[in-house]
Amino acid sequence: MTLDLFADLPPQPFHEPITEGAMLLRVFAAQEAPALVRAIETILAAAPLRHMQTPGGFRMSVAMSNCGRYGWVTDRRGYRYQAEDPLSGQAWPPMPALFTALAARAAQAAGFAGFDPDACLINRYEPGARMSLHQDKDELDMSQPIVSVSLGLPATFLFGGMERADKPRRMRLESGDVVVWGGPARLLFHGVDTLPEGEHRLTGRCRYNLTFRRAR
Ligand code: MD3
Ligand code: FE
Repeated sequence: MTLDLFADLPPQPFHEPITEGAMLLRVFAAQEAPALVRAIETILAAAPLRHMQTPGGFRMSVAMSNCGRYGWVTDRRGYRYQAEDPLSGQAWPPMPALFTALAARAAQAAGFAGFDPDACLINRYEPGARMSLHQDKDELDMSQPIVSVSLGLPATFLFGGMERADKPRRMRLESGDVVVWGGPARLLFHGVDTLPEGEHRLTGRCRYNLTFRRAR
């Protein structure tokens, strides 16, 4: 038996380039994860999770809400950002300072200085939920990166190339992992494989993903 002198220390963040423009910051948000989940729960009390409809009329298996100046929404009329929650007609809850600071710090660590997100999409995956391959292209300024924070149950993230048909690579994302996508990676096709059954001490039977974007 080897004595593990590091057993009581938190895991150390590990910065791993995924592809040109994309950086995986493993456990970057692990320490803040409980506070992030509490903040998500507060936001969801004001702007509840809902299963939105795609323009084609399909119900998304991922439940969503938003905070910040703009929220991403989809319905029969299309995909867009808007300042009001369609459920309430009111502004989305403000982005907590904890969120803005984390997003900026992660972007900075990946080489994108001055990231100032105005939109945070909250995705909730329950076992069975998935997100099919797509590009994020509803934002105005594609020179701004996207920062993604995973919380709760682990998921298999899929990322492909610039064409939908490009064979995707698979990557396991765990609670506290942060990924920054910018530059040549900004328009890569990506998605999330069907979430397996599980239980996580922070979130119970689900995974949350926070996606920070500059919409306008
Ligand atoms: C790669 N969400 O909401 S975030 C989405 O885990 C979305 O909930 C996924 O894709 C999730 O649009 C993945 C990671 C992500 C976000 C944007 C990207 C990866 C990306 C943009 C370009 C390439
Ligand atoms: Fe996306």
